[in-house]
Amino acid sequence: MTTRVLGLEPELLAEVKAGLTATTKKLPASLLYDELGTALFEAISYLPEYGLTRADERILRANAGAIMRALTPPLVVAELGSGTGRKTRPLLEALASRQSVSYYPIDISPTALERCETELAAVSGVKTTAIQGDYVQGLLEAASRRPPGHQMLVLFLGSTIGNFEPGQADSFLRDVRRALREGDGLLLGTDLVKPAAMLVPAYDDPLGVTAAFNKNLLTRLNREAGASFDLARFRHEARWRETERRIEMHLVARRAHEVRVGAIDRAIAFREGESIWTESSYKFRLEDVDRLAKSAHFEPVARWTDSEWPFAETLLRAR
Ligand code: AVJ
Repeated sequence: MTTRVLGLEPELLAEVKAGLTATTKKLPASLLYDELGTALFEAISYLPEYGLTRADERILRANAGAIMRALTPPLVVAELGSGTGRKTRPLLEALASRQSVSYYPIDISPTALERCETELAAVSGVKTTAIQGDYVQGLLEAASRRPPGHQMLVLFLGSTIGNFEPGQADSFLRDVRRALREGDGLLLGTDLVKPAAMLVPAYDDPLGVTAAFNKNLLTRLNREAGASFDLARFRHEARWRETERRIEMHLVARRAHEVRVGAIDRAIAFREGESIWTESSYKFRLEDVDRLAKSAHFEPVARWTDSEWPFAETLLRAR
């Protein structure tokens, strides 16, 4: 276990500066996932109000065989954002019962990769090669190692795609497509639109875990950007934007005050009620997923959904 006490990477710091000095204050959602943030997200996945991760897991567990049968062996598997490996395990087990599998988890976080390797070490017939780095870069790396004649299956689970703005999601999928060959697969997990009465408590739970997850971002800026945020002066807020079909997480200033941020040499002024927008989590309709896929040159070939917590796993084929 390592805690990063050094400063933020220069590119991230530039984003922090731009975000905090803009008219509408914003911070990059990727900042949420330091070591504590990753642990808090894992805790969120056990909250009764947050059904997303469990729905994702249920679908994968129930349909692992069918998912794998929809693909042509031999194949290699790459995963964008390895997480802990908990969700992927049943899929790899189903595949490993037919052939030996090369699995390439790709993640920015070395801690996540270590956990994933540990989780999957016991699965026989799976050879895990962790790739640390950016998703697209990592995917290109995995693609370059693919043995001749092997099909590639890319996993992009957990509705991580929902954290991109629609335009970004589109260009990201195009980048993924460019790293693949015709006939390769992409299994895309997307959280579906559901009633506000289900969504809002999922992002503003009564235990306050999501609030802690959100506020931890300020702790991180205090530690890694020389900031002096007083967490008690902010409250967590989850807003459902019906027309945009997204949940927004905000940190709202309880009263007017200023915060010094050393690493960007700025004092940031907050008005009472002013917010920092920290994350968007887009929710999809099935037709949105199909449109997104097609515009990035993928063809939807199969789909599995969960009825308890509307969520879809769509298998896309590169065309
Ligand atoms: C990890 C992106 C799926 O958007 O639901 C959970 C992150 N944010 N609670 C999501 C998150 C607040 C989560 N994803």
